[in-house]
Amino acid sequence: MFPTKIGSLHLENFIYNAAGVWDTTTDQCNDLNNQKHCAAVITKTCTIRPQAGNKYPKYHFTDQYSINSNGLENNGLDYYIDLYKPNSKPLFISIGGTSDKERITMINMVVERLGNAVAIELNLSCPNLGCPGAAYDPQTLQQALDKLFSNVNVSDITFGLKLPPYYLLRDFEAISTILSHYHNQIDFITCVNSIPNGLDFDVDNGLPVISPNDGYGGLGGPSILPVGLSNVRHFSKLFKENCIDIDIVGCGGISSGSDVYKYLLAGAKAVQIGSQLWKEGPMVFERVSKEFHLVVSRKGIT
Ligand code: RRO
Repeated sequence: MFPTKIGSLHLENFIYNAAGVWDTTTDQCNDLNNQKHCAAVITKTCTIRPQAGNKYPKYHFTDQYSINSNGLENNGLDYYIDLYKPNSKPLFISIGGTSDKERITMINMVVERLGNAVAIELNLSCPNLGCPGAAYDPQTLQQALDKLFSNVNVSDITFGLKLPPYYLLRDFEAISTILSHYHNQIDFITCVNSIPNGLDFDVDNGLPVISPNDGYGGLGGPSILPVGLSNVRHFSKLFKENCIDIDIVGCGGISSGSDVYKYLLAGAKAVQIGSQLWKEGPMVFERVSKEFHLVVSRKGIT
């Protein structure tokens, strides 16, 4: 086990699920909680009230990539708050919400009911909603965070943001400057959410492989690994250069222990597994952890 710390939260190991995968129901979250090699449980991104999400088929996998347009299917915030049990693994509640008001209400509910017994990952980057998440452009992110931090106090709780992938140096610089204004409230960022607006066709029937949103959906899986690594490394470098004390959780394309090691090289303090967990189930944590141990022991790292 390789312990780590995200904000003020101690994790006995540093590999856990990505929000949205194997975490919609209590049974699924219990599966993760019972899996020794899964360091924490993060819930499906939720809204105040339950949502049915999009129609099936809304997930598709190949060996190279996954595409999804789940559409924020979730059981509502109360359901995920009720998952908290003392002495279980650390619990991250992934907060969605589609407006400033909803986000503020939800965060205040978590803080009032559970205080710092749980962590919050605020998802500002869902690729599958009618309007893009607030973190897709710097100006909208600035406005959303100004509003948020004038109305919530998260300084006692481990609090982070799930960000979309960025591609241009100017975006990494602009986003990191905005985050630096809130380094007292933001303990971590998770990079990256799925890549928006992927599309693939089924050659047999000539239709897109998923049915919602005219076939467009968020891309995950092995082919997005280089995008995730580049986002972690860009932010890690900028945070170091500018003395910004925000931890980075790497997410995107992990399917082996070597991939995990690459995220650590890029600057992540913990990592999340999404598509490969979908494909393989919770045993993925044991396999990937063992592979990671082989990589580091080959290198003589303890
Ligand atoms: O529910 C989804 O469609 C979804 C979300 Br909220 C997200 O953040 N990322 C994603 O790929 N799908």
